[in-house]
Amino acid sequence: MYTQAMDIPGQHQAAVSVNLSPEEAKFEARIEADGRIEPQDWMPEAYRKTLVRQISQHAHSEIVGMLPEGNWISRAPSLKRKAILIAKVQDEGGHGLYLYSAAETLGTSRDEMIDALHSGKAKYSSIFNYPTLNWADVGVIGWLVDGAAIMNQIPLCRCSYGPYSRAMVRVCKEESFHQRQGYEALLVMMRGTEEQKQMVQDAVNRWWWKCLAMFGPPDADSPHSAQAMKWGIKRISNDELRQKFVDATVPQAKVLGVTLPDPNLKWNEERQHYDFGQIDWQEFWNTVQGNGPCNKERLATRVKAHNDGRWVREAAMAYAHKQAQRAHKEAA
Ligand code: BYC
Repeated sequence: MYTQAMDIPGQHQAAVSVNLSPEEAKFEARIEADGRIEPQDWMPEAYRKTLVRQISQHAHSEIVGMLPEGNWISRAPSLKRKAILIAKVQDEGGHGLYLYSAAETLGTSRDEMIDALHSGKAKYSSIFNYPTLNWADVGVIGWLVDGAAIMNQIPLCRCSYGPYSRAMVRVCKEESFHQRQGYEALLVMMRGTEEQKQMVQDAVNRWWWKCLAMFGPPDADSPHSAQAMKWGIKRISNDELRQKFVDATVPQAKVLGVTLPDPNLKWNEERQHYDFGQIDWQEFWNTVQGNGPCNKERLATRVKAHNDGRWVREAAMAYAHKQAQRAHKEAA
């Protein structure tokens, strides 16, 4: 249901080849031919900067995304749910690592990226600044947040930067399991007591609009989209992905038996898509700018985890140094 066509007609504009240096021409030709740019290849500084920004923000989202769900590991309702949740949260940590590694191939160190996150300079996904109030929220994060993440990330498997596109293939496979486990957990609750059903509906009401905002501002207000699309970094626009997500999710909500909290949500025969209501963009920007309900708490938890783990990093470095010295002595 989240698969998307691999070819998008007219995706690449013909390269404007006037006054290009040989290396620029080679880069443009590779983009035009839908090839991949690799770390050792020449690339325009703005392309490199855009990728570092997007990939590092993506990596930060993965590791901050561990926090709202991580809070529920000790409170999961059964051993089975606990084991699934531990595996999921661990996967998110792994996604962060693939992505930091992909960004490092562009010449920015992991320390620089982590500093930018911890100092509040770098962004991460708005969605992780909202609280997880009860167990149904964990299911809804899997179903809707991971569902939105997959919709956004499948086109990134075809991103023009090789290391990012390859990382995304594995990330998407794992996200697909995350989405299903969330949906299945909610299905079980919807077959339960009246109270459980209400918990699910309440969680859906709280998360629905935030998930629609996750795809980023409308195309007309998205400063980076046009250039990122030309470079083959983004393949499908924020608005198109949002629409695809709504269209895929409405039938799932029906099967689940929940109502999506939007009186304007209805099938448009002419467009062959669902129409939906207005997103509160002021609330979105307020959250992105650091003033959402959990921004301060999330950042403080991240900084504390990083500081508490300092001794592990130092011990690992000391061990690696000792091993290297031993290998050097043996070779001498
Ligand atoms: N939250 O010109 P635009 C996950 C910012 S991980 C915060 O459209 P772009 C998961 C944007 O950064 C989910 N900020 O930008 C993990 C830009 O600000 P700057 C993360 C947002 O880059 C664990 C400004 O708004 N996924 O799902 O072309 C558990 C203008 O936007 C947001 C990714 O990161 C937002 N929602 O498009 C479960 C995917 N949206 O940088 C799940 C990779 C926009 O100028 N990233 N902004 O200061 C992307 O695909 C793109 O970067 C975006 C934004 C679609 C997010």
